[in-house]
Amino acid sequence: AAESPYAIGIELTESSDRAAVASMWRNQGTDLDDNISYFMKKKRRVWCRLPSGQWESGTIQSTSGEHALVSLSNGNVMKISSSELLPANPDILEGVDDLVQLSYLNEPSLFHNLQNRFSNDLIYTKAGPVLVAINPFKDVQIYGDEFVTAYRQKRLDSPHVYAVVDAAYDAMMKEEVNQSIIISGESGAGKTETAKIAMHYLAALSGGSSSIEHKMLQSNLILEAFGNAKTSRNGNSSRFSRVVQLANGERSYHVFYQLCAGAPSSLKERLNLRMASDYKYLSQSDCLAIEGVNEAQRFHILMEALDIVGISKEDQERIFATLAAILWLGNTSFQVIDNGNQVEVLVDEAVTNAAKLMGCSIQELKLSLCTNKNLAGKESATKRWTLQQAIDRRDALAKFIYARLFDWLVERINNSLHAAKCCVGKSINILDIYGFESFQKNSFEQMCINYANERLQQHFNRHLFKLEQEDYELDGIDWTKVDFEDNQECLDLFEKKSSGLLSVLDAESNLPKASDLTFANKLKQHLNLNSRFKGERGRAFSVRHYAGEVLYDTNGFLEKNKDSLHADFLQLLSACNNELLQIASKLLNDSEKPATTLSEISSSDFPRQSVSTKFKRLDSTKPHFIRCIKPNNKQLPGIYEADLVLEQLRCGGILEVVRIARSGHPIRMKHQEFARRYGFLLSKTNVARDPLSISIAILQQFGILPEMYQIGYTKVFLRMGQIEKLEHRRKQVLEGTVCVQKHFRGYHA
Ligand code: AD9
Ligand code: MG
Repeated sequence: AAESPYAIGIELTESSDRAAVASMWRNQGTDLDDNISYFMKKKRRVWCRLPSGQWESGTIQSTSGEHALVSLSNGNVMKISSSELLPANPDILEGVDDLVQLSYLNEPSLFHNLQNRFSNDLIYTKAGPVLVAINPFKDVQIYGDEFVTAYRQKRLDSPHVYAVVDAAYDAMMKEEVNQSIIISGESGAGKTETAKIAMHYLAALSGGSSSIEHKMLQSNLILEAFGNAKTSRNGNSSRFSRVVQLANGERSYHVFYQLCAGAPSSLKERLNLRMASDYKYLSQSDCLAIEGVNEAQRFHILMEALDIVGISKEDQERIFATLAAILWLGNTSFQVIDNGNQVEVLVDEAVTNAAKLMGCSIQELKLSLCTNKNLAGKESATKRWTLQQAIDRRDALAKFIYARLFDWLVERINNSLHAAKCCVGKSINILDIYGFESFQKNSFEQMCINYANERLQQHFNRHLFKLEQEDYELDGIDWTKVDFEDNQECLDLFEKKSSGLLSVLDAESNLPKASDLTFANKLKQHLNLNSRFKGERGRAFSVRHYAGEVLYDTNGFLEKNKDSLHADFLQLLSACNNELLQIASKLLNDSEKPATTLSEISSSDFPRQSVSTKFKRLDSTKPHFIRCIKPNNKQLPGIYEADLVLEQLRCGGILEVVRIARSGHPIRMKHQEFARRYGFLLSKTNVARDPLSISIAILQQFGILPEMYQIGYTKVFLRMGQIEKLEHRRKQVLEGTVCVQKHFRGYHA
């Protein structure tokens, strides 16, 4: 089982191991045949895996040996191996709004439930404490003022982003604890839209059409212009490090195109600005325009937003100058001299403009691009780069400047919004973080992302554990331990001092003769005892993450890790006359200390803030989780692609979440509700009247074992698989299959 990618968090559905399959049938003992004959007798629905790999529901007609004859819902009758059958949930659980309520947790059931809801435009579903959001790729009309009001007044409680934010807000006000809303998912899954929906609700909470809402929306607009770009997966993708290299059909950050198209002529003149097509960084991908977008108009909207957020005209000019400097830097070229031994910057308008806009001398810029100035202090002679190295450095500098500019903007916007912070002085942080990734080939970027997600998962597990406890205590129930798989060993794999993956990487990055291969070999030496690690052939290794095993290729790891260590660029920028660059280079210094090693660098927006700082801050907040899911790659409404969704459910650890949430007493019903639904099943000798006594009487009459339930002050807590007995009985009685006790008392159904 440990070999199976589904072993982690997901009950084995891929395996043909009969014992494993049998365990999923749960309430009828562990023998698979007994379970199957029980389902056959009761005519209960099962899931059948067809030879195509798809799941179809049906009922079992007969069994022989290890096979069953199943009548499928599509009308066919098929002979299917009993290990390809899984229990389906009773009809009452069709499309439940919390996956925790499912009696049988298996992939087809989860998947089917979400699909059922999605096809009814119910894009939000809870998975215990996590909100699952499936991108509708269309306007589902559930965000208007009437919805805001309904959630605020608690008149609506169906799963929604608004409900999550509302809970966060109430908790902040009541408990005076900072809150965070953590939104994850893959590219195009809807994270940024969800963050905007959350902000809209927050803004509405803080007084409707006040200036805060306005400011917040304008801030968003600015951040999108500077932080988003068109990719093949999402026309408005939140990206980092995209300044210098683009794939065909993709674009750099929106703001560059807006600036080139919309700058007034006087500004154009001051910045020596040309058209977008004149800049190599923009023209390289053969994609300058987005259909239906008027860039010039967008630029004017952007300038207005900058005004509203309170960024002065001078600062705006500095922002635009910095952007233009980056574009001119991209046009800077080099020549090889001294019989190919030296590389020099070609002094033309490109480098002249870049230096002027940055506020440094051409000479300083030239030196920074072509020599290893920083090492010069330590070594006797200044080392010169090769042509390719010089080009790489130029691009690294451009990226570095853009990253600093972005940080500076975020800081300014935060300050501006801070002035209007809420009365208790507490905050709600909204995090838009890239989700777990696993491709055929995985590199440094995937490792950073997956490491951050691993941290998040631990944060999540521990939080969930606490939540369970609180709910029990509130209802006066003895706290019973809930087991969950801890991922500490995987975090150790990354974080352990000196022998952890990140330390080894940093050490290797500083060795002059190291290569990706020597790095891979060191890992195999140091980490082979960690059960989450596996050395693979050549430069590869794999890690068993909480969401599955990922194979990494160390090709490029050392270079990319070093890319973040630009102390020399910092020196250059802090000496520039462009005040923005000066301040921005100090920003980095201020956040404790410069991020000099990967282990200190955040992975969601590397290479800037340190993971440790970020998570420390996060740890002190109360988290709320939203997991976005992309139903298809075409970015179209109404299409629900099975494989794609399943993959995301696995990577998002959704099944694991549901499993954890169910491992205690996941079915929780108010006594009134419980009594109302099942009270009429009581035999006449039961004369209980109050909901609590009725609840107890029901549990006793149906022989539900004491370890299977807990009675709280307000709720009945049931373990998994218990409610079906009651439901089944209820259905029989309502359908008239079984005689109703004649003089029942208590509550009606
Ligand atoms: V990326 O990792 O930044 O590339 P995101 O942020 O996950 O990605 P984004 O929020 O940008 O994705 O959503 C992609 C597109 O899906 C949007 O441009 C919308 O067209 C669409 N979308 C997402 N959420 C909703 C929604 N709740 N309602 C309608 C939506 N459309
Ligand atoms: Mg985004």
